[in-house]
Amino acid sequence: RSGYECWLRYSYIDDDISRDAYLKRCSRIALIGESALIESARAELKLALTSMLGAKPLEIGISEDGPAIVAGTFDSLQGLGLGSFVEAADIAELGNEGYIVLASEDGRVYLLAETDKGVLYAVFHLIRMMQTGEDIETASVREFPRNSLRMINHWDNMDGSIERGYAGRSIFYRDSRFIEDLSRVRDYARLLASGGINAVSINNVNVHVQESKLITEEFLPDVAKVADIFRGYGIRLYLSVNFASPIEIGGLETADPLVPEVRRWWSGAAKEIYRHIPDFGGFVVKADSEFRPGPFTYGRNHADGANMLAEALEPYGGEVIWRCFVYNCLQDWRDRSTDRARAAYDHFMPLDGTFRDNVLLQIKNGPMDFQVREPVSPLLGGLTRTNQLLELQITQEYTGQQRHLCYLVPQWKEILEFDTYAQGEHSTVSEVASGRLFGRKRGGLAAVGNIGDDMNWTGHILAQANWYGYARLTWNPCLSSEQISREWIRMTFGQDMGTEGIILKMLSDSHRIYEAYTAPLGVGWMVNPGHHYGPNVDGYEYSKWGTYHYADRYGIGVDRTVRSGTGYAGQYHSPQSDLYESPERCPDELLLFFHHVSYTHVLKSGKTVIQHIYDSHFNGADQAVDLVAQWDSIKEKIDEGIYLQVRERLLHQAEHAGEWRDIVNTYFYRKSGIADDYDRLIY
Ligand code: BDP
Repeated sequence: RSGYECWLRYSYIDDDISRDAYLKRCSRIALIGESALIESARAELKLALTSMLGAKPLEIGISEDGPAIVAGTFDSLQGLGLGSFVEAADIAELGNEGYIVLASEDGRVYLLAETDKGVLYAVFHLIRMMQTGEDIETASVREFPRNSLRMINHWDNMDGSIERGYAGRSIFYRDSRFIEDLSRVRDYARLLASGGINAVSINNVNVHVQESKLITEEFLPDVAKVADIFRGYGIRLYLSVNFASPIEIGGLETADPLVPEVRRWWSGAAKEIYRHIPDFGGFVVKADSEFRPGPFTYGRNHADGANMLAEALEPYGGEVIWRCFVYNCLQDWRDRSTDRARAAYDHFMPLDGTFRDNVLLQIKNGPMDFQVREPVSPLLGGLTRTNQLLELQITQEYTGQQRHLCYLVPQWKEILEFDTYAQGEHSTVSEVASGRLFGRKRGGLAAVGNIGDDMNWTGHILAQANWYGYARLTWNPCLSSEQISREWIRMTFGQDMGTEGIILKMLSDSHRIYEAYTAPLGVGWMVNPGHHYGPNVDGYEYSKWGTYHYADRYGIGVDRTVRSGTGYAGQYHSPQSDLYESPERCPDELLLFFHHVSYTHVLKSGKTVIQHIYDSHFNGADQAVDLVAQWDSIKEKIDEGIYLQVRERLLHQAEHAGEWRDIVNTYFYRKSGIADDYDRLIY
């Protein structure tokens, strides 16, 4: 096997008892409705049942009695006496994406929803129950998503390359055009819908000239074809746009958001887009960031820029997703007073409440840039009168580039559960992002995707778990990391308990292991500049990007306190601000993010900083070696092709972790002159 099917593998259920139980209710199906969504639901249900149960289900009419899967909207099923077990109030709570899966006494399984999209989600739910060995005899499920926007961003360029892509080339473009055969895009849409993703942007946020033309007649017919496929799976398509488009492709002399001509240009562009794609989602915008154009050029602010685009899209129901990844990337590294971590908050807080209703601000989870460990961005929970989207990175730019195993769901859970105290206790990031905390209708999650045209989609097969896990968390951030992992393992590898236990352990430990042998205690950035892979202790230390650890012979870390540092710690609400301000109370794993301390500073763990660095690097690298042994222990249980693919990556990781260990440890030994308590260093 190559791993292409991912978690929609639908392997035959060997166990006679459970297969017979499923067959009893699932050998006949009736789906009501004719939309593309219902067609997708029908195709998926047939594919899954045929493959898992070994027999093609019989399609029956809705009026036929007897056991069957019966799927449709409440409206379409009216008259079947369903009112007796579904109350109107329950239906209202489900909204337009929720659903019910209900086993009835007459041997049926009902998949019911307010909309066809909900029916599709219900179908995927039922399939998942069977893939994970759940009993459907007593099924009584009600589900609705906790976030209205559940998005994946692609950083794909039309030449086929993917910025920060580690799994091959784009599945959308090749040689500056769209790929003609879109069957892979369809499979992609199936995988996304199965996890509840309902939005994708299909081009890089760094929009170059070719991609600027995606919103023109030259490419809109192609974009529309892709949008059609996604629509059949309940997914809206978005495009990243270039703020300077009026100049670059419109022939105007300015892109000033307050100039009427510019506004008219964008309105015209919107009109054209919606002529091709009536349910177009909207624009994703990276402006005034890392050399991208934006409103600053004209002395305007981000609200001026975002609101202009929002006004153009508003008549058609589109929205603007405006990114907050804005900072000065040309800093003077000798100047200790500037702090990149402050930037997003400093730029956007003064604008809170000035954005139109159809604007969402997309905020990276941390104040820097997707490091293995960062505090949560204080902008989340800082803004109270603006729609917000939490941005995560599934593609493993700084977390091993899909050559190292690094399961990110535990990290994302910590972020989602972080208490911002924006409105007292329990003001979690999850409540902020969904919009619930401040009573806002729009909100959700967006993440940079990790797929490409590699046969197995993600390069490292185990990185499929990050993609699946992200999707599941957008639907329900309360799911535990363990539950998500177990689901994914069963759906991908089958239901062998031993295999499940080992892979679960590998996944659960992997982020901690990766963190242990890379940059210590929250400093980050000890990577090679540019491509960001592999250790380089001073790679970003004397450059303009604002990414410093300030290691010298006495100590290390960035003083971000209010008392003596950059003041960043003061951007949080109390008590988080007090916690971060104090070197004694600050959590160990973030100590060097907030404080500059001596190598002999004693951590809460009782170890000195320097001994912690040595120990964690030795342990982390040992554990990376052990991952290979764990994988080998289930060799017999895993398809050979998959076993070998993963093994090759784990072997590389083990070796590379050793390189990280040696470079980081030697560096700190040379800086500090303090020996390892256990004499393990080779100098
Ligand atoms: C950084 C990436 C860069 C992206 C940027 C962004 O290194 O390639 O363009 O984020 O988010 O992590 O815009």
